[in-house]
Amino acid sequence: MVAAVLLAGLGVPAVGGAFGHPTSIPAVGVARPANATVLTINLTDQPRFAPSELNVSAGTTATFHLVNLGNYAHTFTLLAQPNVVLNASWSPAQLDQYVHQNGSLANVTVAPGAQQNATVPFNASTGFDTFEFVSLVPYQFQAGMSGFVHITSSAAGLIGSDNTTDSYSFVPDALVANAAHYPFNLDILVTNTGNLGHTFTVAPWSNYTLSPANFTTYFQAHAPLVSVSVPSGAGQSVWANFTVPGPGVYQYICEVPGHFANGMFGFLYVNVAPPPPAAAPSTAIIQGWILVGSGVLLGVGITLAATTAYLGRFPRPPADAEPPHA
Ligand SMILES: [Cu+2]
Repeated sequence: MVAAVLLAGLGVPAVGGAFGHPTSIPAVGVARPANATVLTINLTDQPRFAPSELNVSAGTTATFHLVNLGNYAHTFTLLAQPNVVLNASWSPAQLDQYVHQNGSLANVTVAPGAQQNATVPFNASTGFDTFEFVSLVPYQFQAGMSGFVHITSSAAGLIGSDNTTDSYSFVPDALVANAAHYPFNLDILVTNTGNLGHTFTVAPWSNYTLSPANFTTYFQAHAPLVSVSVPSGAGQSVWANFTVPGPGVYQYICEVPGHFANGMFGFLYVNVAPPPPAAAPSTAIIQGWILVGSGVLLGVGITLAATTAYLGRFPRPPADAEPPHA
């Protein structure tokens, strides 16, 4: 019934490189950056950073080459706290207080006409983070002197595969992804083993169970993490490339009318233990017949109890209240 496939580099095709994600074991958490890059930022009296948006690959030591083109001093102050956007209406004192309390990765004053370097290592675990930089000279940030360093990452990606069938099922119907950092990229190669076309559509909320009656409305209000069409015809395949925001259990379904209602769904377990491995599909069918015909047998009773306990866990009944977000 449930066959879990571990995505972390096991049993997956060696095709990731062409899609921007390496097939090697993710290098998440590497403490020592391996690469170096130099990025020039001009500081102007407008006052602006130019450019104000920069990309740095995770696992890189970035040297920011700061060139003050103006007649006023500016600072390049790179915030230590990722993924924050400071409020431009803050006073200079409030901005100073924030930096004092939360720290900075770099805090360099560049005199008029001067040049200076600031070197900052971004280890692999910063992948997908964004760090804001500002000038702390009073009223420069407030006048628009800020920018962002975006940490790109391919190393944090995981890769895996799934299949669709004409019997309205995903095989496997349980995928396991264990990541060391969130969010992370996940690429699933979905291959059609039958003739019918399908979709591979992943719910955006973790720990939320869709129902055939509500999924259309739900996806209109909450865009799926990904929804790709699996072309009809055996052997056809499509990549589902998406970003997983956090841990939890994400349901994936086929949106073709009637398919989900016929059982075409599965669950993606992100840093959550999947259900225990079940018997092979043929065995599961046999058990079903035994249950009908010989329900009094002790061994079957145990099987029934186990099955009931299992079904009580997944899938969960549809929840009325909004589930907790990941
Ligand atoms: Cu389908």
